[in-house]
Amino acid sequence: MAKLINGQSVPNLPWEEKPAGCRDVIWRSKNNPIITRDAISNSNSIFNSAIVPFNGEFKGVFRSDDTTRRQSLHVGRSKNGVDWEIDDEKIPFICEDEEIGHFYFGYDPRVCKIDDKYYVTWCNGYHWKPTIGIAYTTDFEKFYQLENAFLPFNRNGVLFPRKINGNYAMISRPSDNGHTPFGDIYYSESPDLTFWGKHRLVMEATEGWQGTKIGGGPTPIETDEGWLTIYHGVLTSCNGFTYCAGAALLDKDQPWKVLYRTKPYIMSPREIYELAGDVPNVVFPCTAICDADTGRIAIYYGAADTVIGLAYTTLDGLMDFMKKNSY
Ligand code: BMA
Repeated sequence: MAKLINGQSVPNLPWEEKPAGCRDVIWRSKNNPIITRDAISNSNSIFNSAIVPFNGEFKGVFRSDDTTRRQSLHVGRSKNGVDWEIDDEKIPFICEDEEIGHFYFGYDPRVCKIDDKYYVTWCNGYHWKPTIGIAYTTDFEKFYQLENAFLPFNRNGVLFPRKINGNYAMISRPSDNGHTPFGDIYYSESPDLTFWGKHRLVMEATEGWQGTKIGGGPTPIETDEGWLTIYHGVLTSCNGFTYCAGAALLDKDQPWKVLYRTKPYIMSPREIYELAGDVPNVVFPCTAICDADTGRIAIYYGAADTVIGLAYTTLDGLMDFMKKNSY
């Protein structure tokens, strides 16, 4: 069985046992949606958000669309990972460069701990054009914004939790300005989080649930066999896009090499809060936390672009499913 590398004990990670008779590799919390659309005083919706263990509790960076439908990022805190208090005020990023720091919009954050810093990557408006913003914090109070990683248009920038080949590493999804009808996952490296290069193709959209476009999800989980990566895939139906999730294992030293990739999805919109909302038929995972002691994994995902759901799997269960159900 695969072993976790650089794992962290998270004894208070939310957990619920797999319901008897459940045939899926991922199962949902009975308390879903755990964060509802009105958890901020002027929110229209709260979804696609990132959570990390922090000093025995949890911190998060949340996507909220307000009642003007502007997208912004907010800090939240929780003792148990289930009950959250989220700031009304959006994060006031501190940025040396006024032009980069000018806030147009920010959405779909990921948070990745590298050494003693927590890095936030998100879809950041640069002159209203989406690209990958990067900031870091040590305390979830002050956030220092760096240069955007790439030119527009790009989304779903997901950092790896340690340097690879001596460089910071990120997957991202170059795209266009709208509700992108295409998109593949690429890998890039940077010596300093400012200059990015060594771009490599990781995975392309294929067929079925991942036939239109794909994009990175949570921070990859390091195992002795490679990087366990949950990602989203999109199908175009006669009624529009459907967002599902799949899993892949990327090579440890050359993460653009895909060792396994699930042919079936691991999660698809099924529950009413995933099927109905501002954008129906969306599950969009941005967080997967693995407890080193038990191998339990808690997945936080946006549901129907409206609320946040919590789901569970295990390292062994997901690795086994992936190995048995790959291309
Ligand atoms: C994508 C992003 C996500 C969103 C999804 C479904 O393009 O905008 O934030 O969850 O579409 O609407």
